[in-house]
Amino acid sequence: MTGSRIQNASLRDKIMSADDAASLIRPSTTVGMSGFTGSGYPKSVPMALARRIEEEHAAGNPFKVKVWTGASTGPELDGALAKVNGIEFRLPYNSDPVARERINAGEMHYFDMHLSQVAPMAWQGFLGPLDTAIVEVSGITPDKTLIPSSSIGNNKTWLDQASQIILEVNGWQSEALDGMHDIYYGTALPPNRKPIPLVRPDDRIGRTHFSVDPDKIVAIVETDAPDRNLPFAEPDDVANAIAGHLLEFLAHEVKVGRLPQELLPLQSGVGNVTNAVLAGLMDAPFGNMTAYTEVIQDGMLDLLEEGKLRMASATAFSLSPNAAERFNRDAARFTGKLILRPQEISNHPELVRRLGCIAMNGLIEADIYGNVNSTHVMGSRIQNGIGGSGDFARNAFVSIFMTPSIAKGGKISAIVPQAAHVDHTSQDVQVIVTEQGLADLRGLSPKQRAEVIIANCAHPVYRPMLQDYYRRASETSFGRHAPNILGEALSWHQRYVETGSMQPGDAHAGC
Ligand code: 0RQ
Repeated sequence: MTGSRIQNASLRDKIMSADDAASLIRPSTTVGMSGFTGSGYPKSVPMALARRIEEEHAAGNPFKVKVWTGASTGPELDGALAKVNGIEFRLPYNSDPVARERINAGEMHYFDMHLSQVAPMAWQGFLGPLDTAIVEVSGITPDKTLIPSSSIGNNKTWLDQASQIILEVNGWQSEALDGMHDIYYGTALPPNRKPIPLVRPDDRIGRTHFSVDPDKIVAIVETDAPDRNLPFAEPDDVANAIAGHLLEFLAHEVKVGRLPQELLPLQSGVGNVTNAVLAGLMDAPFGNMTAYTEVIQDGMLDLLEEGKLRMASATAFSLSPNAAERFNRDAARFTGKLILRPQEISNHPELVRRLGCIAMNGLIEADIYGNVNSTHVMGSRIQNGIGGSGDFARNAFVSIFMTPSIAKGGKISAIVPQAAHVDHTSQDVQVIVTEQGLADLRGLSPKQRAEVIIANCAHPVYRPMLQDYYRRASETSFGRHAPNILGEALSWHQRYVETGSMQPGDAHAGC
């Protein structure tokens, strides 16, 4: 069935097995793979590579590769390679649990970076040479251009820069994807960079297919395998309460004239809370909305189907298995409503600022001044990575961060005296929402921010502890602009590491 997806006869000569394709990858080289969330990643060659690495390790031969992607991928890529300890270095994002364990055990180097910056840095020469690109596509045209699959990510850059290219042609991907992509070929290095000619979320500024040097294609592998994203949990009371506060805020902004009735282009992170917000938008009094975001998740498909969302621009789908099947059954009905772009463009600071995106992202912890940690649990253990949250937060029209006020059954407060790691400085954080309430931090000084964050966002168990800390800091701090007690600021984290709880007297909770 997939044979017909390769419409160029001479390229059909390059079809081979995944094992043969994997044998073309040498140890210690850099492999740029497709994939952004569990979408559009190669599903067959990485597993064949993992098998080969395992055999080499069993024979006593060292074999690891450096892996670059768009963002997170699926278990057949990160999971399979991490399991056999085959990844020497990884960028720019990971959410695979096996790889996470390797990273946190200190066995794997991981460069967690802003997703919009990956392609520019590769072109600037900051990341070193790229040896092999392994890219999933949904077809090859008679004139040897490539029809992208369910994510674009950094594929254009990998195809342009790699010395050799391995393609996976996946017959599972809907043929109706053809035409939904917009691949911009106008980027350049300074001093020759030009403004990106995109002024509306639905503007098309590029091509629908990848151009590629056919001589660099060394292997084509046919696959027929689904994308794999985890299903979302049904929104619980906490997620619904967060969504409620946020939607009330947006409605208020419309009422006072700071946002138009159709809002501004939405950016939504992934996760159960952001999905609850999207579900809440279904009944909210906004219509004709747009999204200029990173991934299209289930809630956005629903909004598109209902006509609440006019169109969405992203770099990838991130659909649960049910939603992916639903999309694939009749993808053509979304033609004209969905555009997938390179992540360099979907997350571009220039465009996020111009369009005035409403950025909505999750956080791990925020401190009383509104500095946000999105990545490092207890300041040292990576959860996922900054992803696109920084690209959007710094440049958004309004930058919103959301979280339940407690984690791990109350053993951890998401609002702390000082964040143990900072991804988003207080200047990039305008609104914080928990199930307790919403803190609108726009235009506030650090002390004003502390008061509203503690009062509106902290959990009742931790609120008095934060009030006590802030009062004492205000009396004794070296400076009174953003008062702190240096020796105590991270003591909540230390207590958790030592006792399993941030609450004094709540020891032996087991972390
Ligand atoms: O851990 O799975 O072991 O229980 O973190 O937390 O509450 O399920 O929330 O799925 O929305 O993720 C910030 C991680 C939130 C995410 C983060 C633990 C918690 C749980 C997940 P368990 P929840 P979410 C563009 C936007 C950065 C990238 C980004 C993220 C796990 O939103 O990765 O924004 N953001 N991309 O128990 C210790 C705390 C904790 C904590 C939560 N304070 N201390 N553990 N957890 N808070 C999209 C893309 O880039 C693709």
